[in-house]
Amino acid sequence: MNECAPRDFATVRLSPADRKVIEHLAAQLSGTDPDTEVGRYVLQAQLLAAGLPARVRTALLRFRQDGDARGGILLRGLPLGQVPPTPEDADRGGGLRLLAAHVLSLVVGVVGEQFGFLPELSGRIVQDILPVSGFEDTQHSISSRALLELHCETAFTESRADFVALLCLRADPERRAATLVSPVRESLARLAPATVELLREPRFVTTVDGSFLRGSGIPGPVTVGPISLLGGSADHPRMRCDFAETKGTDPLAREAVSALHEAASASAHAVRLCPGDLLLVDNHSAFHGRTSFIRHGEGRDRWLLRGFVARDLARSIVNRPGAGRIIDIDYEKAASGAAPNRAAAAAT
Ligand SMILES: O=C(O)CCC(=O)C(=O)O
Ligand SMILES: [Fe+2]
Repeated sequence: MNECAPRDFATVRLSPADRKVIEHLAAQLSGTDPDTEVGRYVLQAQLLAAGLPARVRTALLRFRQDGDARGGILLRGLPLGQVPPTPEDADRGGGLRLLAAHVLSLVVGVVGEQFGFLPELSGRIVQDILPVSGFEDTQHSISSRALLELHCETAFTESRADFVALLCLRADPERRAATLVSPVRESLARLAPATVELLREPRFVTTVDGSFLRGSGIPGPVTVGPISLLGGSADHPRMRCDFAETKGTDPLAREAVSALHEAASASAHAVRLCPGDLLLVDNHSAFHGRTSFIRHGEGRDRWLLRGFVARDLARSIVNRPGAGRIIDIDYEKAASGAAPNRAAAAAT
């Protein structure tokens, strides 16, 4: 009995035979560079994904098609290959070329298209999520001491991921860190109908996460909006909100965000990821976050690999220079309403 995940979370447990098959497929990706040959790499991963065990493909395709009441699905017992000591820095792509990164790319190749964001973690399609010195108390994914507030990933942009994949390479030594997954439907059921209706109105703004402005030269916060937080249907809500970044523009809207925050916190499920666990979260129908934990340094810290996945990459074409897989938004223009990418801006 594994105490790392709650029993009621949708879980696919891999057998030793499954692991062997997946390891063999992942090894075939090592000949293509995920940075300099990113298009080829993703295509290769998607082709190889056809060879994943049918049980795994079925669970992933069902999740893509129908979603899940918990807003996420957990694959448990994936092969990782050699895992070196946890790097001190998340910006150097320490995990990008590991066998584990190929495993992540294979799995997400079943549900969509991998992509990255500049300058967040250098725009790689597989990012290192690990605690970094100096960021302990921030709301960045590389924090540790602070609770990482519930959020939809990159709520500030229409080009956000449909799914976020988190593959655990190493748990924190104390096993304190838990990833939080909070299904939007559960939150909405806790709110007054008038509050739910208000969330559908464009009475909110959201700021661009600080980690996306690093090195951009933009001094202050960049605010996007007005936006509505809720779309979709009652059964299939689509949420766009980050409790560290999103605010109401009037008193009633601010109250609605507070009520939603309280409801989302009460609806959160804690998943303690173990090495070899991959959590795939639906970024529209669930919030996610993380509890606090301790950073030690010395190579034994918690280490996750993260991937952003779009169902349809064409949706973000305006933000992808050269039609590549890396989004590069001009955040100052985005804030003023227009959102051309840097390449388009330079051409005019
Ligand atoms: O560390 C975690 O469990 C989740 C962090 C997170 O929200 C992210 O990397 O997007
Ligand atoms: Fe996140």
